[in-house]
Amino acid sequence: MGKKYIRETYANDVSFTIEVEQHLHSEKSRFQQIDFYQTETFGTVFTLDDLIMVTEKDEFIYHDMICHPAFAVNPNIKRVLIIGGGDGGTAREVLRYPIEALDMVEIDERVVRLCQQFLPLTASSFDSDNRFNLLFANGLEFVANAKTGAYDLIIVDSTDPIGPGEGLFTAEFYRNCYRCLNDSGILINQHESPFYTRDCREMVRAHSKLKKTFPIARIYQFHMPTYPSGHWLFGFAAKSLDPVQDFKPAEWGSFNLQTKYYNLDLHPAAFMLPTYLKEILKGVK
Ligand code: AG3
Repeated sequence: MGKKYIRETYANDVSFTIEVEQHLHSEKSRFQQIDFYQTETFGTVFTLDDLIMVTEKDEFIYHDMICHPAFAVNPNIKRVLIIGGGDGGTAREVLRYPIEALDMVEIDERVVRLCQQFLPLTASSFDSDNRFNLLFANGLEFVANAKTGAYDLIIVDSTDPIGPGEGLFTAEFYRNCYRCLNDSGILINQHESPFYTRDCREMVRAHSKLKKTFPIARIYQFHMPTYPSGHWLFGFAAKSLDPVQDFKPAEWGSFNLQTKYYNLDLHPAAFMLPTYLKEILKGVK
């Protein structure tokens, strides 16, 4: 307790700092260091192992983008699996659709319990909804044992590939996700960033494995002020649906959802990547 700044290191000589008004909570769970802070500009900030996961000010960007593009490509998504996502923000967005079932597998129950206490903005999704089945388990093991073709959509809302999130960036995990998806299945994953060396290395590794596993493996971008460089990516991998060619704007429009970041103009644009990133991806085998 008593920390004055949240400081996330992006490179040996680069870091991002937010002044802390109040250090609300600090605890080491079986899996990781968990902290909540009150800040002036970003509101409540939630970190795992000193990396920023969620802030009240910009979480809408991440949670819009991890969820809505998939539903605009397959508006008939009914069975969804979220791996990770313990803050509840991804589940909150998914539950806005007329889906039948949402399974969420989070490794660290403490993250969920503490977000319920300190971050109701995202954790309100844990309030009762009979479609929602929340499990505390290892995501890697869960998909290894899940039924073939069980899901229309799998969303991997993970940390960076260090610590408990590491297994969620392995070829074995992606292969099991492929197997658990049906023929129109989509996998969305937290895909790091191309800008700083460390994030870029992980981004390339993830993309390479996804490309080997799925016939369609695309990347899309969004602007995330509190993540390294502010330029962040999700992966869109699928068995048959292309995120741009199979985009269904009219059908998504008829859901009549109010969103704060995602919109139908932005959808195809998010898949159009800057030159330096295209160059990096070209070299990925
Ligand atoms: N998931 C973590 C995204 C990666 C953040 N990385 C970092 N700050 N270095 C966020 C979970 C939101 N539901």
